[in-house]
Amino acid sequence: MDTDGFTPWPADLEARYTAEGYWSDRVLGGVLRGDPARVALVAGDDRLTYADLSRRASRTAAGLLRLGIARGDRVVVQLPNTTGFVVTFLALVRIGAAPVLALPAHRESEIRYLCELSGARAYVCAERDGDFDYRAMARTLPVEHVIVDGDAEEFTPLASLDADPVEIEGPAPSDVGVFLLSGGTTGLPKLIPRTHRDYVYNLEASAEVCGFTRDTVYLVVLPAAHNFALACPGVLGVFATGGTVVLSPSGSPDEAFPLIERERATVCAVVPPIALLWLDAVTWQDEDLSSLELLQVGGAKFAAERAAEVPRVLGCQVQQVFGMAEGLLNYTRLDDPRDLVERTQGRPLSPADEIRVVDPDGAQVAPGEVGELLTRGPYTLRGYYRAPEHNARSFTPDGFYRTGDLVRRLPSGHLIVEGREKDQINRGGDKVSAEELENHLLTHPAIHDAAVVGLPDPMMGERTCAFLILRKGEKAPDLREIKDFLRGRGLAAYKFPDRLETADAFPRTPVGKISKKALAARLPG
Ligand code: OOB
Repeated sequence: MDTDGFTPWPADLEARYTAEGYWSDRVLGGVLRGDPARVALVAGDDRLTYADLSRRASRTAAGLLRLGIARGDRVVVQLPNTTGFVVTFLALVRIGAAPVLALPAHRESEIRYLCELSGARAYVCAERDGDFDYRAMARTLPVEHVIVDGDAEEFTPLASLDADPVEIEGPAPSDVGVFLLSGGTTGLPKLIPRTHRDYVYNLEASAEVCGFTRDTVYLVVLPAAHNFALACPGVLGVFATGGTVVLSPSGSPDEAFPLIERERATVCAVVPPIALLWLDAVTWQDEDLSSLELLQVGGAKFAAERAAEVPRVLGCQVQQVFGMAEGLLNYTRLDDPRDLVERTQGRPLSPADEIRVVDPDGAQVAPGEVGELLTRGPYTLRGYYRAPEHNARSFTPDGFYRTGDLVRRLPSGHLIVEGREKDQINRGGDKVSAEELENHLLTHPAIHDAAVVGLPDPMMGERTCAFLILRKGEKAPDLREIKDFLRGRGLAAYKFPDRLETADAFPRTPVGKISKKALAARLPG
């Protein structure tokens, strides 16, 4: 069955997940469960208690309803780590209108597509990101309403969506609560529908595994719109356990460290490049980080040697997190032996997560051997939104999601990420679909063919190299020119190549596909 592009779980699993208590009637709009008088959110000059934040969300929800946004609608949200993001998210999920969570770095190429694919009624954005004016982009988008957090020009100011709270019917727990973005392996980004009940389970179970309590002070340095910082356990996991969320504009030590010191932050989630930066920065910055108890590191592989340094250098516990917007989350546990914490990427969050590690023919490999990770469970999607062809490839007939990650499973159930089968570059946690970038490059007049590969990088893990075959008689464009070209096409900057190489021909595999392994091997590094 496929309801408006959303593939539900089959009835037997739905019954099981409900009977065994993984799924409840709780919905995302009810996630603010802290003591009304305690501080829920610190952002810039704002310091909001649970009562304040709940009131703001209710008033904004009423304002959105008055504008005509209703249960079942989709709204593309592109906001940085601000009070506006948190309030907008909470207001939308209360109504049962699903936020489509774009990242602040996305540009017209991504945003236009997300609006079209989701059939969004509205787009919510900030004024600008540095030199980039979101409002100028918004003028061309196919949405009825543009809502701006800040100076809205001709659009609707977010602050004007403020009305006396009204009775809201609200969504069903089985409704789609939020759309997350897939890292992408194809020419176009994919949308991941997450239901209220699966995402509530995701964030509550994560909060439990990570030991969150009302005393947790969680510093957000990754984009709050990313699954890791939003619900693993993230902002929402903190709200569900009554702690305090502190928003930082970035993970840069000169912004994050003073916030840790001032707010006495206890937990933070970072990608490996930020962790490496912090390990260095403590030597020249003198803020007091002694409140920090746990550093979650995920999004890309974190080397064992570096994981071992975290307790010594930053004075806190380290936790490896191997997750995906599609669902499955693996965490090293707080009481795991040091060796597992340092050398593995954790084990599945839920007893109901089903894991298979398979060879290219789909047969399970021997225990401890490397294979592709397939998974199914109470918070892993059963299909991308409105993508039937892609779904036919991305899932097994019995509903396992093909992650494209190569892993090894230890007897304890812990997974070690050994590589990747999917055509994607993991640039320090930012995911770049090779095909998406190649398609953009192919529109350049001098380029005949393009192949994008990841090259090892000590800081980022990988960086992006585009191999180009030029049209006859064309001069090779330089990196600067290619970046300007891609910027002109409205592609997010993190997807730009870091390096260009020209080739006369691409090496092929026996079946005739471009061998990216052989291409990458052409370069010394
Ligand atoms: C997180 O989510 P996405 O959707 O941006 O990316 C998922 C992909 C995984 O399939 C894997 O290829 C890679 O990112 N990945 C890791 C990793 N964590 C993610 N590869 C190696 N080691 C790790 N620890 O990245 C994400 C979502 C929720 C929590 C944490 C990360």
